[in-house]
Amino acid sequence: MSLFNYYAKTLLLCIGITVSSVELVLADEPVKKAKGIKGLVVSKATMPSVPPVSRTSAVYLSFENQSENTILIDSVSTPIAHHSMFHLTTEVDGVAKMNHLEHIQLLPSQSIVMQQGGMHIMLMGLQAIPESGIFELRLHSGEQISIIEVKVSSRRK
Ligand SMILES: [Cu+2]
Repeated sequence: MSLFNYYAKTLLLCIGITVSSVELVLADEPVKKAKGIKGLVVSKATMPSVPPVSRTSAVYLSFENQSENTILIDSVSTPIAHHSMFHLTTEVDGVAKMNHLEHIQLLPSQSIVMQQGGMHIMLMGLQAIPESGIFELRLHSGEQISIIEVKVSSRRK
């Protein structure tokens, strides 16, 4: 690859990132009118505290579908991180590996408990965590958005 090509590609990449972050901000605006995802009950939303230098962190919570319809949670976001996604940790030959999950599906009456070594929400590009130790997490299911408060818990010693 020529040097020019390299710079051109880097520039395109940067423009792409800028545009997508603008879209993210706009998409997050109507959240105040959100009614929440119908039938979805979320509890025990916690984030184990991480050192201030850490740019990534995991969030764990429990889901319960109390409706008679399948719920598809298609994305997750928070004002304190650039990107958030669903991850599933699996162990292959003794090595832990994180797999990206496109969405989370809950059948009627199904519950999912996220925990260390299993399913979690990965926050990337983590910014300063509010001093209150509580931040907002938004779960999206099409037009429906549930806003959840996540509590930062101190690490077990
Ligand atoms: Cu992860």
